[in-house]
Amino acid sequence: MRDAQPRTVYLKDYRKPDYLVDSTRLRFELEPNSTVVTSSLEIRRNPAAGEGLPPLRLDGVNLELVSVGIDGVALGVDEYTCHDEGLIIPVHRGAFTLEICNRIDPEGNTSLEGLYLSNGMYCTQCEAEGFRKITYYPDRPDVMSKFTTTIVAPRDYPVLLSNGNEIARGEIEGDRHFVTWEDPFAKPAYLFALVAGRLEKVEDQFTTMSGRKVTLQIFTEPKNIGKCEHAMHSLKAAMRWDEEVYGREYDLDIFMIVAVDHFNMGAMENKGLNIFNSACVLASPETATDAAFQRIESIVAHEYFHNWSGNRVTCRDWFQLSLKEGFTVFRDAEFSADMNSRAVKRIEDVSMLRTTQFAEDAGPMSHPVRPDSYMEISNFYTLTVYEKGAEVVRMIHTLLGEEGFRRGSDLYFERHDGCAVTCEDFVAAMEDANGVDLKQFRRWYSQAGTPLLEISDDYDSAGERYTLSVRQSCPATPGQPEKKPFHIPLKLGLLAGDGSELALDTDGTRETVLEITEAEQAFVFEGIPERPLPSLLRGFSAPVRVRYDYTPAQLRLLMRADSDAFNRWDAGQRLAFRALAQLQQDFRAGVELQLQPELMEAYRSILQQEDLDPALVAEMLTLPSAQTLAEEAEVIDAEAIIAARNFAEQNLAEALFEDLLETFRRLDHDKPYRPLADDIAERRLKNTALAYLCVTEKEEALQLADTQFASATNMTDSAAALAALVNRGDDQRAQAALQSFYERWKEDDQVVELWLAVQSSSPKRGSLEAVRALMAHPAFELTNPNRVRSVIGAFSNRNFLQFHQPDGSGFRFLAEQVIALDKLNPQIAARLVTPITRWKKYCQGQQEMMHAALQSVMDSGQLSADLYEVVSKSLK
Ligand code: 0A1
Ligand code: ZN
Repeated sequence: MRDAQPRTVYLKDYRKPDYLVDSTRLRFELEPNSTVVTSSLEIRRNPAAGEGLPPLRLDGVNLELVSVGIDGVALGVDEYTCHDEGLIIPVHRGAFTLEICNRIDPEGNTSLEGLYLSNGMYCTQCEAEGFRKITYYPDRPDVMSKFTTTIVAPRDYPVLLSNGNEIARGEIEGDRHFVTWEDPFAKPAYLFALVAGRLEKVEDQFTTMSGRKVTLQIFTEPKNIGKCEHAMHSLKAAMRWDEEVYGREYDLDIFMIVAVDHFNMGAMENKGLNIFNSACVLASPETATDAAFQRIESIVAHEYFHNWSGNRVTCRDWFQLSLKEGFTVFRDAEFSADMNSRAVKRIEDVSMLRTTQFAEDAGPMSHPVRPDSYMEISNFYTLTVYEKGAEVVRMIHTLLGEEGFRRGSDLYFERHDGCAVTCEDFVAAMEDANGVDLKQFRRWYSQAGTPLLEISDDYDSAGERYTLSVRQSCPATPGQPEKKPFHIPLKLGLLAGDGSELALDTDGTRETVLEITEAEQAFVFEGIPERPLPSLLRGFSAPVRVRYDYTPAQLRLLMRADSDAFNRWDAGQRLAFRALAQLQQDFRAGVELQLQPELMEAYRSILQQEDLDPALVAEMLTLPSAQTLAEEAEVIDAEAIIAARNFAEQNLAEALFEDLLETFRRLDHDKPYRPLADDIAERRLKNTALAYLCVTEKEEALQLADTQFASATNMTDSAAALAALVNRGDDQRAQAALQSFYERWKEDDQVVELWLAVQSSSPKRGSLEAVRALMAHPAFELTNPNRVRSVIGAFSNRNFLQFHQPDGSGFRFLAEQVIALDKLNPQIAARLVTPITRWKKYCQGQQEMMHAALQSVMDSGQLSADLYEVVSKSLK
């Protein structure tokens, strides 16, 4: 917690580090409330940083300093300055060994940053600035050092892990033992990790492309040891894929993953010792849904891929975070696309981006992919840095092509291996390897906001000439009133009236990428025999909004015939948006609601296309969520959104009841569970149909859910049936299902979290009162981020109806929880507050209540730097 307003850090103030640390020796004597950390650092003046010997400044937070010494001589207390955020030591020699001893309190550390305890297991989280909560250190990513770590602990902590290779172990007087680890690769402190506990492991082996054998280990608490198989399988697939697609080989002899229950994020790529949120690594068919299986596959891969994009080549400073995150998300998305259905993966990612990242970019925390400033870096692990950052890398891939991109990445890894670099270095490698100029493209890193493409066209039938006119603009964002034009790859095709693809040139090309670089630009296609229907932004080739005046009939043609699966889905979304916008208007005008027949017919025909990937059918059948509608709206009218969406869903469900029933029956067969794309796709469609059927609350439908709930042999089907029964039908049935589910699974953390989330996100059962009751349930724990996300997060992000109750009670509740959480875990508090920071977009009544709730957070007393940054920027 801070005394004054937190200071702002600016990219323009970056300076090279004054001192380098060639080696870092650490010794931990683990005790819950008083762990002693001793460090020995070989320090030398950085020749690249200038003349003279400025004082050495080390970061340190919440540490109890015991002693400081230089080259074996203890310093007196008047020979250095110790303050709240670190240590300042005068320097007299260009190279020296610094010895520091300090104490920390892992048990009292609820921030889950630094060294802390999770269910009795010691673990660390150092990214971004957590190492300073362990010991005094130049805690910045451009200081890279070779680490040797000795962990001393009582013998009832049999497993003692750190980065690199184990080089020694032994017994110490009494009941203690030690293990020493040495990491041969220099790394920044944020990649340091330590784990100690009573853990079990599963082990496997991977032979790298050059024939080296790597030991793979996954550690968990004993009760979860049966849930590691899928993660291990995913890890090996990721290792192989990185060799095949990027030529990247693993570099240590051992790779370890540890599952911990208390974790702020998904997982962390510490060198050779990845630490995972249990929810992102543990799975079995009986306890995890398909969505969880796929999430695990992608996160395991993501963390593994960081070994090259992040660890071997790291970030110079935290403004460059997207250098590793944008690139690594792009890599994991491509991996998942290769392992599963490419089109469905793209649809999922884009629909998430459009709903959440677009909203972030239009809100008070909007920032460029490479931010210019921050108060608290933890607040910048955002959708913009990760997801939009990945889209920026994807655009480079689109512009350079597969091979060009690979040339660029090869050069990037070769040039910068072992270094801490910038986004600029990444783009420069892509340019240099391909002899292209990406000068204007770089604006994607520096300008915030979602660009808008307004597209119109003209057809000259006599000259068989088709002209596409594109105008780009980008709304102002905080601190950036004016934007310069972006370099935007616009992938497109042209459809004939019968749905076939027209040739775009004399070579017969049927798809092309237009490079939009001007504010206004026209593109002419010659030899086009009929007025074409443009299929624009195929595969979502750029993170932009596209406006083009399609008629409903044109959208239906695209839905049916476009060769680009993403655009088929997108055409359906556009059709649905329109129908839902009309319903919202009618609701406000007090006009009787009526669903556009085009939408009904379009949905019916999707169900009848049996040749389509069932997962794609499921995606196409799903109406845009209330959150997505809110993002799309000029002004959010929560009541109208809810009324419109419920009405549309209800009408579709009733009109398509027989088709849905048929689909459900066709797919309702008992197969042994496999988390493979085809099976996942079938389950997805079957359960989408079930959810729709239950919308009607017909006895016949609810009985299907009941039967599935009772007989399911995997969690995907069981959870889908539970959700259907909780969201629809009578209370008795819902309560019975909830109770039996809890009784069966109460010992399983991941399933209990699912049980909590099903209730908190249910429009029907997740009232504020019900959510408060869940918080009083023994399964809830304010110090466990997964539990907080399952209850408070699910309620405020996924329960649009209940969170937006007209009396503002949802907003006040969120404010109250955020204030309480800030005292325990500032990072989680600062994330959780997001929904009420978007107050400006709401219609007046809601706006005032949200603003008041946000103000109450500000007025509640001393806020953490994390929460202060978000709240103060949002109140402006
Ligand atoms: N680098 C990790 C994300 C991460 C960031 C911060 C954390 O703690 C505050 C934890 C993990 C990744 O991208 O997976
Ligand atoms: Zn990452």
